[in-house]
Amino acid sequence: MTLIAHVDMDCFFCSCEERDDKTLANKPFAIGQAGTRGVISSANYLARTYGIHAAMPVFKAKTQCKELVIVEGNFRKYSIISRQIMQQLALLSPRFYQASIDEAYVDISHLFSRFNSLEEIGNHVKEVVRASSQISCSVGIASCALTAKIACASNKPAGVTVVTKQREFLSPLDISVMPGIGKQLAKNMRSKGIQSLGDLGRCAPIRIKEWFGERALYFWQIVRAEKETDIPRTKKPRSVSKEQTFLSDTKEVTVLLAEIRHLAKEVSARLGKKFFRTIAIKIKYGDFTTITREETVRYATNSQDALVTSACKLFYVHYDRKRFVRLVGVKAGNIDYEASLQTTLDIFMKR
Ligand code: TTP
Ligand code: MG
Ligand code: MG
Repeated sequence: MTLIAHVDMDCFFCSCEERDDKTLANKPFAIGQAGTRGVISSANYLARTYGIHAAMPVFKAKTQCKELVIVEGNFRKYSIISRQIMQQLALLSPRFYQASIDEAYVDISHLFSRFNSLEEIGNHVKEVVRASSQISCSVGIASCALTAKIACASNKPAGVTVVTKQREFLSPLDISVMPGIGKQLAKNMRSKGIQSLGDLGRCAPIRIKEWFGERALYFWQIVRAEKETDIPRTKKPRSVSKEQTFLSDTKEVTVLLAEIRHLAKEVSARLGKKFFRTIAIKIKYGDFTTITREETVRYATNSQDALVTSACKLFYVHYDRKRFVRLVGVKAGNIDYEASLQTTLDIFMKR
């Protein structure tokens, strides 16, 4: 049997700030823009007792909790911490999927024999996160990825929730905890007397189809434990691109070409070992009209030189010198994973 852990950081942005500023501990605080026009992106658990939550306007939050401290977000910091955490979690299993900046799914089946219980595995995962970043997280464990996610969310902060009986676990929960049952669908369900996931599971499938459409049968099957979802597969990007807007519009060809060259090098760095077949450039003129031009090479390559040269050439040929440019961009497209793998194997075999 497959065992999946869903891991989600507790009030992630707030935890990052509190880690580096202990004076925030025991205060209700939230991340948001300093002015009154912004919205909250994360509220710590103390602030939540005042009803403060993500997406709430800062001014409203302030009226609801006078002593609420607003901390300006530092997104660079959060993404660095996220990367540290995800790198460590990814080491637990090759079957790993990062679902957002602060959450991931990990296949933990192979840990079963090394621990005495699933709770212990959950605590181990929490420890891995804490050791990597001193951030607290919650963990849900189930054989169904979706159920693991619901389990994780059901017991926060710092919870470990193990589900062995999917239907028994889900039945008492409100329908709104199911990812995919949005406000409108929940409203429709409630109008038919369905409040809990258990109510949903007890419905006749023909009614579900008739009332909420074919797609709602998916939730019905999950609730009845007739379906289990797997860890999502990592989407492989088809292209890598980078663009830059100039501080002021320019028609200096040397400046423009230097920027194209710079962008091409950055794209190449981000591609790493991936091979590509198409090189494209984008030019947005001062009046916002935009052109893109591309070239496809016969053999997949991952040469930085080829990317830089092609991008510069495309720009040189297609740029209308009479016009000011607002933005330029470079893209490597048609990423060829088979070619990338083949070449890696070739290098390996030659050793
Ligand atoms: P979440 O995991 O949804 O929330 P959270 O980590 O703050 O709190 P919880 O303990 O309930 O998991 O989102 C992760 C981060 O993403 C959150 O810290 C800030 C950011 N975020 C936004 O910027 N805007 C939003 O509306 C939400 C929901 C999150
Ligand atoms: Mg979170
Ligand atoms: Mg999250």
